Amino acid sequence: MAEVKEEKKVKKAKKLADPVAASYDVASQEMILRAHDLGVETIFDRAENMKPCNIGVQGTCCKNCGMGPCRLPLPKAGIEGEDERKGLCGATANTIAARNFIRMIAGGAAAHSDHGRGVAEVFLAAARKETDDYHIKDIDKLLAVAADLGVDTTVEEDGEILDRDIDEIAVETAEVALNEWGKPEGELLYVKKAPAARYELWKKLGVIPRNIDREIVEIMHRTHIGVDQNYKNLMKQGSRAAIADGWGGSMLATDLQDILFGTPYPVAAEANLGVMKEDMVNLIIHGHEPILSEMIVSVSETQEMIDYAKSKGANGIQLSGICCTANELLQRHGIPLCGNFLQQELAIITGACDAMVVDIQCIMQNIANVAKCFHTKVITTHPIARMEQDNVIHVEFSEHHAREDAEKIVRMAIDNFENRKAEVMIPKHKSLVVAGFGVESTAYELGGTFRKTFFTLNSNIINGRVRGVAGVVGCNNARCRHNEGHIQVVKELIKNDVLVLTTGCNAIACATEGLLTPESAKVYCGDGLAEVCETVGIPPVLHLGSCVDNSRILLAATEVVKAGGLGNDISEWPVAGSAPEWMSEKAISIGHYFVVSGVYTVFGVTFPTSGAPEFQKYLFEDFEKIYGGMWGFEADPVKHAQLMIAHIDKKRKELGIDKARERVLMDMADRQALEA
Ligand code: SF4
Ligand code: MSK
Repeated sequence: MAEVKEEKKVKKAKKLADPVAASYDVASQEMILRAHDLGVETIFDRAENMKPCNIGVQGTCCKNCGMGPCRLPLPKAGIEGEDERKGLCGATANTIAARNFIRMIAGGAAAHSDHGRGVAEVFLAAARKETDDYHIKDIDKLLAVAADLGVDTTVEEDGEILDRDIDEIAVETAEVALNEWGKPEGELLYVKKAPAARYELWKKLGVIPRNIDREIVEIMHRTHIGVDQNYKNLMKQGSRAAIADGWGGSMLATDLQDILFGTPYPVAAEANLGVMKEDMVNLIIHGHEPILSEMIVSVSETQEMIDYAKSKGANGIQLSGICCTANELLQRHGIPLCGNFLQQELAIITGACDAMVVDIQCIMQNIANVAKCFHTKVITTHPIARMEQDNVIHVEFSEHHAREDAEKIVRMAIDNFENRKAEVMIPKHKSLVVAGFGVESTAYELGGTFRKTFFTLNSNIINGRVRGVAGVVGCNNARCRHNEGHIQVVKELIKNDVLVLTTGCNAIACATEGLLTPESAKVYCGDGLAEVCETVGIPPVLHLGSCVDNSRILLAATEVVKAGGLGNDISEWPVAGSAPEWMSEKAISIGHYFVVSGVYTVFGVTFPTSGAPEFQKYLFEDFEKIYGGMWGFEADPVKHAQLMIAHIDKKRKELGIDKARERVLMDMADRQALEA
């Protein structure tokens, strides 16, 4: 008997991922294969051997008290009539799924907003001149943010209006901004940046955030055993916290980063694992905060460090990024993108990564195990994000000795160059990218220096050349083929004349496919969108930055409303959102702030409320009547894009501009009549 058991154990050897089935990206396939050759396990293999919990996937497992977990799977035949499922305390499937859903919003909003708070603290230190390493870089943006936060930018002296001292404005702006996280009364100041109609709707619904932290804390309170047991009331708080993220913590993070590090303008670079260089020190920066990585860019460009690298036998230093730190550095400095979330282990498997420096969010603990098989140094830098493995080095970064910390890290990477032990194998694949389309630069691209405007976009939506706009964002998910959903959804959209705004790991996926170049317009787009992109000289997929920069999409949507001709609110014009390969709680928070801002938002892979059909119907259908935006789900990428296009067409019809689209191939006289 014992022998039979032993034999079964042997037979149950771990499965290895099929590289082609695991990733759409050829560079990644090559590295997965290499991992197998070297006996290095990656997330792709683990996904083969560990399947997700069926009840957790449905969102109906509750472990909010010590009597659980209470598991309420959907009966196989579906729910007919009364739903008898209950947890020990009587919590229904709706209550459990809603509590779990808004706890995901809390997790995501906390991650974005705590990042934002860190930026605000560095901004305050810079404004007060408590650090020599950070300075105000974008004064125009500072003045704009000061005005939004109610900080005076002028002063009256002897009846004369004078410009106020910039340092004074900076300190007061930083103090007011930081106060947004925990002020005791009032409402979040940035919600007034939304279209007036949206603000009034939120006010009527009672979902205006009071401060950022309070909305997150209240979710944890309400979802404790025996508190809020009404899914509609739970979602009211979920909505308020999501607004506090999108129009609060994330938006402030983006704005303050722009003030400190510069507002993005179009910049060219390259993307994919092929950006690493065998003869150079490869320093990869991974995570989300530009505070440290900006300093690493500055230090690694000094002649002293380049000479030091040469003294160790390298030809220089090649910086590249993974996840959203990559997007931050790309949009401000043109630093190449090494890869997205599912490529972090693969970058080490090249054997050429001399150091991977990580800060917060989306860092897999397994990179430390992979690094043990190579010479790579994994360096954690943030006090809240450490790893237990003994090969991980911690260099605790602080804005008060930022340059010193960055120098230490860059030197570590250089010193490690000569320790490479495995044969280096860097995939050749890489693509050209044009990034850096913030709200300001997009207005400039569309209207020029003197007429910065979104109206060019509006008029092309009205005349039908551009069918609508989609925000496509979010992660990779090892439960689906890496990058395939991202790329297919975006290609289907642009083929149908939908302009795409992208951030996060979707942006990196699109970059590796060559979709972030103006030249891609004539290859992949419908005639109307191709014509507009070629005329303006922009890619059909505009890179707007990192996860917190999804707030730029909200502001771009607001600019379209302000430019006129497409209704009075975000919910009225032809726009849709998508996260084809989402996996993080941040994605749920982002999705929900898109929805309550009036955007129909479709997620792929799986949806975490499927075990509670009544609650899911509330999110997917009833929300549209309340907020003008609602959730949707579709795992198939082409059908996913078609759902978005159908919504865009519905909005065009409601606006009465559907006829223009039907006549897109009309003659010049017809066009002129339409434009008049
Ligand atoms: Fe079960 Fe209720 Fe406790 Fe959740 S809160 S684990 S449903 S008893
Ligand atoms: S990095 S949150 S996997 S987008 Fe922002 Fe990518 Fe999602 Fe992380």
